[in-house]
Amino acid sequence: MTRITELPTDEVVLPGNRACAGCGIGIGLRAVTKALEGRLVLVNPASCLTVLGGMFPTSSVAVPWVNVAFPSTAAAAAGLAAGLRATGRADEMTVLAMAGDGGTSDIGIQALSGAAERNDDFIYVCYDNEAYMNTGTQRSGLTPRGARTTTTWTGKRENPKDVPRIMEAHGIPYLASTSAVFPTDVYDKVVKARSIEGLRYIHMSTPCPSGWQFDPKDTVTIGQLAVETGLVALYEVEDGAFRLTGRSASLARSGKRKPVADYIRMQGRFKGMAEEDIAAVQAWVDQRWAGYIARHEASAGESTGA
Ligand SMILES: Cc1ncc(C[n+]2csc(CCOP(=O)(O)OP(=O)(O)O)c2C)c(N)n1
Ligand code: SF4
Ligand SMILES: [Mg+2]
Repeated sequence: MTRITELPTDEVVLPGNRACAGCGIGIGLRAVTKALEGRLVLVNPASCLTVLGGMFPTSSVAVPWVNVAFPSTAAAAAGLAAGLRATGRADEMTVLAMAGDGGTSDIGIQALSGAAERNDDFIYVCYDNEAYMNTGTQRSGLTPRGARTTTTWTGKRENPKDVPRIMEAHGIPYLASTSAVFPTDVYDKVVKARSIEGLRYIHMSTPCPSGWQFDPKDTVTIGQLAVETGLVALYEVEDGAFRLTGRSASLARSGKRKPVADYIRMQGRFKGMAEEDIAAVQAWVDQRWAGYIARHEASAGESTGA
């Protein structure tokens, strides 16, 4: 695993941008673009990432950037990848589609599903800030149960969709779940994805101080707690083999996950959440975690022939 001191020092995410202080997207974007050595064309629908990128003619990210209509991110990326191949330039740069949780789990899912079925040749990163943040925090298919948004002002009642599992069902060659506050985990996964042909899907948690209602200085603490509780798991699935990575792999060994209440109580969006709802989230996380452990051990057994 790459150490933080070993990450490339070249930056395409320039100092100063329009995102809120403490936004997790910038941290994740830096790790992703470092892994691609700045040789990418970014395809992006309306979102906080668009805001971070800046308004024409200025930009805070020094790569070619294609703004596309909300539902068409994966279709546009597929077209760009085909165009690069047709002109013999596919080796020059990676096509990186990067969209929010709303743009992925709700509005863009049909184009993404079609691209996955065709195994189109690009990397898709869903950065997950768990709501439609750019338009003022409306609930998405990835907003967690209990979170207050402007459209769930007594707290969302449903658990979020499991988009990585939906993507896995398409049989794509590589998918991963990661968190922006573990930049080396992001970096290693994008480096691996880069070496694989076809559709590669990476789900990246990006804490949002504004929508989740916590102090911007706590972005890394909140992101780490999401992993410590098992609400966010770091893993990858390569040709069907499931593997927990980094901190999630060590939590699987130690069995010392923190209670989800520690995470929930640090954020204003969960204010007033009933104890039985917190218990329901804990039970949901426990069940999902047990599934991860079973798959991790099964894949490890297969690779050792045990
Ligand atoms: C077709 C269409 N519907 C709605 C909008 C308005 N809109 C712009 S950004 C946004 C929120 C996007 O949410 P998400 O994809 O989660 O990204 P985030 O803003 O959270 O980074 C919405 C609804 C739009 N630009 N186009
Ligand atoms: S609203 Fe959240 S995701 Fe959007 S720029 Fe601000 S901190 Fe980042
Ligand atoms: Mg969002």
